[in-house]
Amino acid sequence: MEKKKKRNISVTGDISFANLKVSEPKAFAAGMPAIKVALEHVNKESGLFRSIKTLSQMNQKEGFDCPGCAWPDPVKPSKLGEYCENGVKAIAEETTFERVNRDFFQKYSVEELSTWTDYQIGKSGRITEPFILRPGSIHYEPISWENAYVTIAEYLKTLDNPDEAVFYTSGRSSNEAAFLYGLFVRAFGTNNMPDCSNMCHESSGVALSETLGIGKGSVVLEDFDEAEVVMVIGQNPGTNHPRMLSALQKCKQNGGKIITVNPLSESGLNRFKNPQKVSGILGKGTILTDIFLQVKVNQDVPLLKLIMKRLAEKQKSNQKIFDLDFISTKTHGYQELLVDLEQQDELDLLSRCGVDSEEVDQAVEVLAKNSKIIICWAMGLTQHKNGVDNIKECVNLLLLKGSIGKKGAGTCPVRGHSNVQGDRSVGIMHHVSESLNNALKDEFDFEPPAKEGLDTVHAIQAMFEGKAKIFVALGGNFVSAASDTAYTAEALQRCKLTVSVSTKLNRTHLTAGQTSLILPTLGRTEQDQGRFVTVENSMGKVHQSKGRLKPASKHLKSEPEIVARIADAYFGGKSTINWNKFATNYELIRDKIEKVLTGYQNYSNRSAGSGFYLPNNARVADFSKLPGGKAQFSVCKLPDIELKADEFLLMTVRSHDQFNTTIYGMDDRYRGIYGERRVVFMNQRDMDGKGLQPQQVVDLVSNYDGKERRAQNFKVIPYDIPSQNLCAYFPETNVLVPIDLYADKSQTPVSKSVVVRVEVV
Ligand SMILES: Nc1nc2c(c(=O)[nH]1)N[C@H]1C(S)=C(S)[C@@H](COP(=O)(O)OP(=O)(O)OC[C@H]3O[C@@H](n4cnc5c(=O)[nH]c(N)nc54)[C@H](O)[C@@H]3O)O[C@H]1N2
Ligand SMILES: Nc1nc2c(c(=O)[nH]1)N[C@H]1C(S)=C(S)[C@@H](COP(=O)(O)OP(=O)(O)OC[C@H]3O[C@@H](n4cnc5c(=O)[nH]c(N)nc54)[C@H](O)[C@@H]3O)O[C@H]1N2
Ligand SMILES: [Mo]
Repeated sequence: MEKKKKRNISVTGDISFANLKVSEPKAFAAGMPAIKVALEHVNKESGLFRSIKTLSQMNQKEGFDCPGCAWPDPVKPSKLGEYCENGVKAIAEETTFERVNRDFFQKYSVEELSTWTDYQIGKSGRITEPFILRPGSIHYEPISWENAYVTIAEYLKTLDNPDEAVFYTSGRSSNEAAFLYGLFVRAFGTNNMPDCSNMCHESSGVALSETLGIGKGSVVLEDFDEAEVVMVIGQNPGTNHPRMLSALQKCKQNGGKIITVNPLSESGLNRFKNPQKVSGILGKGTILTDIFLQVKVNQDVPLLKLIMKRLAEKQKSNQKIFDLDFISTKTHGYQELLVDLEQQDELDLLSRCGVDSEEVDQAVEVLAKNSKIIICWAMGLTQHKNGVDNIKECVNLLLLKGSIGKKGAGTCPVRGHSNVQGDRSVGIMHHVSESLNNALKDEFDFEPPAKEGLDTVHAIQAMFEGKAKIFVALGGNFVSAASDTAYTAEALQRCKLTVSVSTKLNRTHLTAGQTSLILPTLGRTEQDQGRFVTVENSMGKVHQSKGRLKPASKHLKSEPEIVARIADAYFGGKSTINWNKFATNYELIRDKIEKVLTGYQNYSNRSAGSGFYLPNNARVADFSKLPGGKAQFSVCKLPDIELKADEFLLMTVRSHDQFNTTIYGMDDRYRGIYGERRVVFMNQRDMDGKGLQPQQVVDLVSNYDGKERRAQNFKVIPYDIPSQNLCAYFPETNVLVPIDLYADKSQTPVSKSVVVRVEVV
């Protein structure tokens, strides 16, 4: 294909300031303001009447699964509706009246659109029909579905090797779509299946598989009713999993204690007013956190070691602190762990984690007395160089207390995307699973590839280096979600073809390959010819989801259909699989899942109602598949980031008004920020040291490996955050995260520990 002039695409969009207003962080989460804000969002996007109809069906047995987070629904959903402020915003975003249609693309070129903010791009609305951006062109044009499928098939056939294509998945796809996609990609001949998990809970998956023999959490929702202690580490549920606050509230009401470990005192974990109860709207609410340990960024390992060291000392005089019976029958490596704890220097651990000794003692007291402990965590633990060790240290604590495999206790990695866990379960992964390959071979009569595929980071590098030439995305917004935005944008633009199956316009459509296709798909809320799909929540329960609303455009296709038609166009009848049958009949897909994977017997029937749990060995304390048939204690190293005097450790987090790269609004209400996202939270002493005034404008600069990466234009906000730590929002700060800086073993970008300097502009 002839080489055309490169498009002039802005990677960051407009970085000028909006209209910042700052107030004190909020004293409580949810309550009346949450209802008010939620209604404002639906009203603005899609009109009140339609939305109330939509909301009443959310997370109900006959309705659709919330496209927000993966927190499970109670067996008896609230009659008021099972939703939260941010779930409502997710729906408002999907049911918007705005449209990205032919006129839109005629009016705006990709060059112009790329200068918009992510907020503006997202707000342009739902994509109405397939579009193509041809080599050298800067305007997307309509293309028929048929021609789109054929174009993809033809490009795929030009490759010398199947490993020159990359197939990304974001965690909103249903089990049916994901299974079919994985099947097609393997039949095509590669395991290049990076997914959003690589940037998310991969560290949890690796740590939990190695220690407990399953890469998923062990608790179920009802365990929160019985737990004596819940630790919430590196997670901001008030914003990202608001319905979890009800579970924490119930735990408190039953006498449980909550220990929070976080560099920030997040409002959602302080006081909660349950918006689904009258008392929650009118009353004072419930204080959730009993003990707050304000750890420094990435110093959780020292803190956990300190807690365990003090517990081990108590154990010497009182043999009942640890569950010795469980330890001796179920675990391996206890003595090695004790030796490691013995060798640690108390003062060193204290100064590293930055927590008061007395506060650590309060946590130790509570943990010593109780044995039904749940540890919840999210991105605050996974997105560090030592992300895997962070989680192994949590597992150590649970194993010491015998808090695995019994009621009211266990591991709770709180998942992000609503079906990210399900996608993995049905085969989306770059790793090779011999058992899955064998089952696929038996069922479909082809030889699945046995070579490990590329994960997110390595797929980007392969595209940058020209080793991968085609990028296909089932959902997501790859360029904004991944690290090192400028590098990733260049990598995508070097591709011959990029394809996005999407609901809404995003930056990845603009940092397009020479040819680019946008294939518009149905959202969760929309009718799919009466068909339902299935999803798996954060606790391993699989259930149905059925959209009810009229689709945003009559030209939209479902994800399973799009995948099946691409596969059919590529194989052109020369396949052992009849792809077109799957396009319209999801029962057939579920039949195949049932045959190929374990735990899905009688799949369709059992997924009705509140659904069914997949098998989980950790839940029943069965560690027979692990070395010696035992759960494994781990000896973890201390984190080794050393900051120079003028350096800071930056964590990149979500505001209250975003879902990953989708920006719902410009506020971060709980942290007291309104109208602006280009802010950086900083300790007052650090500001004084640098002579910075509130709202002074700075650049954040990373000098990793001799290369300068710069995020421009941030207003400094004095905030209660440990010294030498900073906090700012993603995706604006992803330009700072070096592509080759990722967690050991899980290869998750280090989005929560970016070393930066602060430069006054
Ligand atoms: N409304 C909404 N819901 C969402 C999402 C969203 O964007 N919006 N995203 C979804 C997805 S995909 C995911 S993965 C989850 C993410 O859910 P979270 O992990 O809660 O999201 P983050 O905003 O990244 O917050 C990380 C928290 O970890 C803390 N933290 C950062 N570094 C450290 C550290 O070193 N140690 C400790 N102990 N804490 C630290 C931060 O202060 C912050 O409170 O939410 C899901 N749900
Ligand atoms: N710096 C930094 N970077 C991060 C993180 C961080 O904490 N800090 N978090 C990381 C995490 S945890 C994650 S999970 C990733 C998220 O990475 P992604 O999953 O790639 O990103 P999203 O922003 O969730 O994707 C949003 C897009 O998905 C499309 N979409 C929405 N609904 C549907 C649907 O039903 N079907 C289809 N086909 N498309 C749909 C829309 O077009 C929308 O623009 O980002 C990661 N990046
Ligand atoms: Mo995530």
